Amino acid sequence: MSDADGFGLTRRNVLRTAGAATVAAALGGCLSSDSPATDPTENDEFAYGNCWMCHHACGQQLTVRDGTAVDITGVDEHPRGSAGPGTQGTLCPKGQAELEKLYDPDRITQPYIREDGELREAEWDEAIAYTAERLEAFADDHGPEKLLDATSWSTTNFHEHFWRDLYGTPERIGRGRHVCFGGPHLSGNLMGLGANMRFVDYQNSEYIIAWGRNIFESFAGQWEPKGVLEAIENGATLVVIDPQHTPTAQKADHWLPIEPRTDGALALAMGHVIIEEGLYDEAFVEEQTHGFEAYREAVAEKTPEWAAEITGLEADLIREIAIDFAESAPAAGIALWTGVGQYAESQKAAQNVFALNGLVGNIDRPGGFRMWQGPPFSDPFDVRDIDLPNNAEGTPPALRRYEEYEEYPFRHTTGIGHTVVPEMVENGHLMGLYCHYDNPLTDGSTEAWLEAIETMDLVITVDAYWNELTRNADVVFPEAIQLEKDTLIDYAPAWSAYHDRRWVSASKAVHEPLGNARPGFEILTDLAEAMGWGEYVPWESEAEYNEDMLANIDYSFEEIAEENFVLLEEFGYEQWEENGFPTATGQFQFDLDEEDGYAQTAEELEIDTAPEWIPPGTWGDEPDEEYPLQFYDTRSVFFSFGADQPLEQLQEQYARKHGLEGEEYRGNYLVMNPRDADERGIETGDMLTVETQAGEADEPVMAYVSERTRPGFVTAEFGFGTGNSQEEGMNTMSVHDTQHDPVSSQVDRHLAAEVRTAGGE
Ligand SMILES: Nc1nc2c(c(=O)[nH]1)N[C@H]1C(S)=C(S)[C@@H](COP(=O)(O)OP(=O)(O)OC[C@H]3O[C@@H](n4cnc5c(=O)[nH]c(N)nc54)[C@H](O)[C@@H]3O)O[C@H]1N2
Ligand SMILES: Nc1nc2c(c(=O)[nH]1)N[C@H]1C(S)=C(S)[C@@H](COP(=O)(O)OP(=O)(O)OC[C@H]3O[C@@H](n4cnc5c(=O)[nH]c(N)nc54)[C@H](O)[C@@H]3O)O[C@H]1N2
Ligand code: SF4
Ligand SMILES: [Mo]
Repeated sequence: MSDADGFGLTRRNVLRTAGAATVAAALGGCLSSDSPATDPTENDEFAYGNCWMCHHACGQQLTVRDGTAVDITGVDEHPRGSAGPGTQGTLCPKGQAELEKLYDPDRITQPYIREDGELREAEWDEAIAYTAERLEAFADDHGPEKLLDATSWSTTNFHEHFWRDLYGTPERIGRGRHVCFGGPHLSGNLMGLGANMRFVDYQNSEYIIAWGRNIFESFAGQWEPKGVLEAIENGATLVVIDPQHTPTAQKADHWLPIEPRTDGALALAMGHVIIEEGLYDEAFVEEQTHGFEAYREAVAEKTPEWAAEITGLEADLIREIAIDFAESAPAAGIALWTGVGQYAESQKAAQNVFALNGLVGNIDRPGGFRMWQGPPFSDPFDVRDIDLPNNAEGTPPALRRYEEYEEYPFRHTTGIGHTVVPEMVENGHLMGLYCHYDNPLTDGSTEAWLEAIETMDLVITVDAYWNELTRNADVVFPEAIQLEKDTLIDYAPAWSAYHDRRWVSASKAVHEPLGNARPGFEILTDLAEAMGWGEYVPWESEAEYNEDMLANIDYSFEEIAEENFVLLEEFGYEQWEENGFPTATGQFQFDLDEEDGYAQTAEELEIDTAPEWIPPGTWGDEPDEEYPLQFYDTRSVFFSFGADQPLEQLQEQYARKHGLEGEEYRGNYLVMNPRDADERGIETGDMLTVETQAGEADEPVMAYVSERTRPGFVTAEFGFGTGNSQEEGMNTMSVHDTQHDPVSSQVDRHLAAEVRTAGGE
């Protein structure tokens, strides 16, 4: 990893000067500085990183002085951090805070193992040997299939080979399918759009719908909002469909403050109008799609007036948006992710929205829905001709093996779901957990998960901070953060500011890990060695593994890391002409395939395989007299999931944004509309208790009264309270039960709730 000077630095004589910054200026205070925080000196050295704060890899340039990184900024023209050729690279507030994380004294920097009920520090050799022994005993006692691999945000795919092929467990819980956007993930895949469907070909677009997306907050100042701003400058229309008046809504031509969870109705009505007005792409529908008749039937009665009643939007506005969208197509696109991804009816809602793409024929056409192409990475095991044993073969997941789970229709589609894990532990079907960069206590019912963690025989975590998961584990491995690792970006590498170019980005460690922290890759390869699988693991380092991933690419890891990113070959539009769609019919599917597990799931739930309106409350919570509010947890520009709340710089910025920096409190804020606040006598700064049918929240939360949310909709940032590394504030999932989408297993985060002053009645 290290050069002669002890640091894996990439020397750069010239700092690329800031490029065209017009769009950057419009992005306001969300950008990194152009110049180092302190005056540059002659001995300064520069290194690159790939931001892993939200894992979307924006290029980072670090100024290193006397072995310490003193400044962090963006990399010009980077696919993720800039607006493309000739533009400045920047970082959002979280990205800038990675510098604080690099030296954060609160990080876990030593391995720990549990002895006589207490966690105690251990040396690496001891911790690895102990874990290997425990894993072997676990396999003997329970069978390897009872261990759940919950790895998120690993920098390689090595963990999948380790747990499935070597250790032999079929149980793996993943982000996209289970806690991030399960509904759209499932619909997108089955309809032929793939799971990679969240970003529009912005620069060429004339009409952009941010459908339950808060682009200017979730990727503040980065490639995506820059692309949207460029489109707006070129005259594009931006429509935002969101119950909150977000920073994205502030930039929009139309903000549609939709009644939560009614997106499916709005989409059907838009389809109705587009067909009625004869604005759909007949040639595309005829040649490239399957199930159009079923779709036509599904929308036949779904007028804008019908949808207006349900969504709370004006019928005329629905008609206008539908017509303008279709008339702008194919240069019209929909960006959709968590807003239509995290509720109990989200699979159907997403299916209804995605159908609009097939209808107007915007798929993989300029300005529309882009089918992004990632680099042609290789699997290092194939490159080295390693014959892996495939030890999980023939062991179906427990969800399909045991009748206890017959009530879960999603067992045919996505398999294991986040909300079903605690029950599987109770039934003795899961008894161990390997948790890497993931905290299930913040993703869904905290109480159920805490119990599950206590019941399990073996809990191994790879983490950077103390929280109720790490404190309750049997083994805690301290992981090096991305700036301390050699990293090749292979996570969802496609979409970027370059709409027609593949690209690849990489960086070398800026310096040694803090304390005794180590890269996750090395933890697993050492475990493999200790468990007698050394012959399958010939790589000395993550960089070597990365080199094998690049076997089909003309650049070496070193060469890419030297430049931070390289652009690869171009790819054209209308790739379906040549390749078809990745479905059984080879066509875009309005109606989901009858041959796959979906049909079984649909039959059990008595729903259609075609688009259909499923009203809120069919499966999830519905507000009532006792719990009249709809509570939803949000992300803010300052934190990545539940990961980075301990960083003081971010806590301060977050408090300041709410004008509450004068308070001692550094927890999250419960945002509520003045109407709801007045009814309850609540003012900004009051401490509140949130209650749902699952009970009262773990901790009080501070009120923030604002028009920014619509009446009836109350929100709080997740990642605070019990179970998190920032304990002050409320853990939003402490009021979660086990609500989920029964089709996709996605956790439902819209909860019927009531709010009152803490300590009051
Ligand atoms: N309540 C609620 N939960 C959600 C969501 C939501 O909207 N609301 N969104 C969901 C979505 S979209 C996603 S993608 C997931 C993501 O959620 P997860 O995959 O669970 O990721 P994080 O919450 O970032 O992971 C938190 C854990 O990572 C640890 N950590 C922080 N830094 C590091 C590091 O550098 N290395 C390692 N090894 N560990 C580190 C933290 O201490 C913490 O224990 O969250 C989901 N969970
Ligand atoms: N700052 C920050 N950035 C992040 C992350 C982070 O944690 N922090 N996480 C990253 C990850 S993993 C993800 S998945 C992306 C997510 O990226 P986005 O999907 O852009 O992010 P969100 O902020 O979750 O936006 C969801 C929006 O949906 C709205 N919404 C809620 N309910 C409904 C509904 O029923 N219908 C509609 N139409 N809208 C609704 C919410 O009000 C919210 O504004 O962000 C990524 N970027
Ligand atoms: S959007 Fe922000 S946090 Fe995410 S990778 Fe880019 S700079 Fe980092
Ligand atoms: Mo996500």
